[in-house]
Amino acid sequence: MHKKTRTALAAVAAAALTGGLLTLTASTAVAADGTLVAKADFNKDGKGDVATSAAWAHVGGKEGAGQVVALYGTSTGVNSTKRTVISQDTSGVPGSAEADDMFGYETAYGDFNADGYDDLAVGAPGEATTAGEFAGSVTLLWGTASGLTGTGAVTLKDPAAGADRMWGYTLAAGDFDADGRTDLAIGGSDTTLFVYKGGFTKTGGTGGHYAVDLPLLEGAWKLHAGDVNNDRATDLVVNGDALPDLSAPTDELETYVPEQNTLLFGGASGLTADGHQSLRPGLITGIGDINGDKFGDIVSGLSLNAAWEDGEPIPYGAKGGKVWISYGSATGVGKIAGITQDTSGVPGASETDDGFGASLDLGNVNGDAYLDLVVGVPGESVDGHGETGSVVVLYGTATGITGTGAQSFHQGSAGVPGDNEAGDWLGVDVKLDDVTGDGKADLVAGSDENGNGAVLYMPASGGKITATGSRSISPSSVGVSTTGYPSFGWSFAD
Ligand SMILES: [Ca+2]
Ligand SMILES: [Ca+2]
Ligand SMILES: [Ca+2]
Ligand SMILES: [Ca+2]
Repeated sequence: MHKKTRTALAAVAAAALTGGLLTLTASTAVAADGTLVAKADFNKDGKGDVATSAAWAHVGGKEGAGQVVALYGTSTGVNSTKRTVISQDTSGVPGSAEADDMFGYETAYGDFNADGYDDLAVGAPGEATTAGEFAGSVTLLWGTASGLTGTGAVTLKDPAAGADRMWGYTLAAGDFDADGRTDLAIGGSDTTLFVYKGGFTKTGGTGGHYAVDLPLLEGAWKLHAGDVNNDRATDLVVNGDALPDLSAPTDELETYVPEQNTLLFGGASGLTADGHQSLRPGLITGIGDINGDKFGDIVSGLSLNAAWEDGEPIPYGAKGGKVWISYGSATGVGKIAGITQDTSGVPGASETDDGFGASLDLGNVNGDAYLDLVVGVPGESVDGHGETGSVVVLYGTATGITGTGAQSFHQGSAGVPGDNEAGDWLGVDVKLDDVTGDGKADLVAGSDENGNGAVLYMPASGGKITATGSRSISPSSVGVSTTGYPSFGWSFAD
């Protein structure tokens, strides 16, 4: 299924447009509010901001050039007016908007230059450079008192630049060496991951870089950073086909496990593949302390079904999708649990191709000691509208995520803007972050509304997510062209 070649980007785009949910999930991203990964605040006003993208947007008539969109928090949440839209045609941004650059396909935030304003790393894996077609590029956009700006943006060089490297296909920010400075892990189409160390400056300086040879067969599909073992060095979950464990029984070696996850540990000398641990599968991961024991818990969405269409079982899969939770411990992975729409208390029911877990994020909705979880279900059908999508909010406790008090919303829910239409894919990406400044995480959810995309905002109030005060933000309302299929809101920065 997943084949990341120079044609993959076009294939992903084409398949996504024709409704292939499996392929669709490959383009989504997830964020988590781990102990060392806070909400984004680009303008340092204390209210969380949301960075999303329209990676397939036409810019200056160039299809798939791509844009990033920062939506700034206000006391009433994110809206269409307080925002910044940046492309490679924006003043100060290196390069120029060209067809298939896919600027914004992948993004990661952190205060890279340690000035108190969060910054945004932006991957453009389709960028052609002097190294060749699809060499890729990574740009740092700086945060300022007026938000993200193109002014002074710098690029980070690929130490192994070449055609089809797709540098910037995956990004994850964290303090992997626990020196107090934010580092940036950057992947491409092959197994060489580079970590640029903190010490970034507005003139393009960095703290140096090192390579990590990923224990995978090809480049990672997704990276997600968070501190699992509570040693203050950020760890990294790498999604992709793992190298086979040759000590395993032959029949296990012959079974293909899709969407495998591998945990790499950070430490004083940085990120290493030594001592890596195998995790439950699932393309989209979040890391944060759900049960209040100080260890980061790993939540991964395996949005496939229990079996492939030919009947072959999918290891660890469940009909309609399943979210696996690996609770963190001092040694990495501890207790493992799973949750589906058939779990007691979870609204809805597990149906084939629901895509439960195609996106997810952790955040604290009710302000207690436990992180809560939002799960996107973009393939959910409601009232006969196929793949209109829904989002499910699950609450954390001292014993982890349970179905108790769970909530579900779709565009037919009372007070939620819009209507359920076939193929809306609400929940194609989701994020829980405090964007009002009250300390409670609000919900934002992307969709493919009208084939263009949209961002739904729903605030936290009274310990729950509520439709009261919710709003939908369209691409045209923020200045993103609806020519073609911009895919606005399909990916939130993490
Ligand atoms: Ca802010
Ligand atoms: Ca900064
Ligand atoms: Ca560091
Ligand atoms: Ca924990």
